[in-house]
Amino acid sequence: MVECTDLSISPSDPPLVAIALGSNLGQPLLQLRSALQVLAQTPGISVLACSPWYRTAPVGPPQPDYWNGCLLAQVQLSPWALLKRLQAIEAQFGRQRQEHWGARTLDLDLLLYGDRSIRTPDLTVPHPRLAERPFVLVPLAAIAPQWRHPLLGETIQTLRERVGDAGIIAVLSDDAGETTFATAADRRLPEPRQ
Ligand code: A4P
Ligand code: MG
Repeated sequence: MVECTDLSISPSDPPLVAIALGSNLGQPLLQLRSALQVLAQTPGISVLACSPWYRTAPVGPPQPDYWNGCLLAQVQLSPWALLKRLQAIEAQFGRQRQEHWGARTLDLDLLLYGDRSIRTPDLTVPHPRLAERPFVLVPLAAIAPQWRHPLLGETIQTLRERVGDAGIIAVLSDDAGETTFATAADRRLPEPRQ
């Protein structure tokens, strides 16, 4: 896989998208890796890069820690067709919608779709909470630091620096193994991969 730190790939043709992955029920890492494989094998989706996996403290009601990550892909699907596909994959992994922001086997959110800004009843892009969440911005900045938020005009790296590392507990990169941050002072994350 390639990494898209400079976004030299044209954002428009075919569109470049960023997708957030999250899980905190069942076997989160297994489900995230399997979901990545399913996405990579989906016609119309070409996965270009995936971030490391981050263990994160839950935002919302009390529930187990999450594992979160982000991927970049080029797609030949409309934003709504892509959302439908993401929801079908969530269902395939046993996702049940019970509690708002509650625990889930798999959550796939469409964060960015090229430079599009979309506001319809079933789809908002950029994802409305993208700019405030370390559990999204930390993984996204690892693979797309220079992508500019289409509404805010700021790069993902700038937004990521603004929110800091709150709630990021550990990072697992497939070759490096899990790194647990033992103290607040140790909670510095590795530099984004160049
Ligand atoms: N929807 C609208 N725009 C989008 C979009 N860009 N991507 C609609 C995906 N879905 C979008 O989503 C509810 C509805 O949002 C869908 O029907 C879709 O049409 P959902 O997946 O059914 O429910 P949800 O995920 O619980 O809702 P929501 O409000 O999207 O939750 P979030 O914002 O995804 O937050 N803590 C940690 N540490 N890590 C996490 O990953 N995730 C959440 C969920 C809470 N706390 C977390 C985490
Ligand atoms: Mg969701």
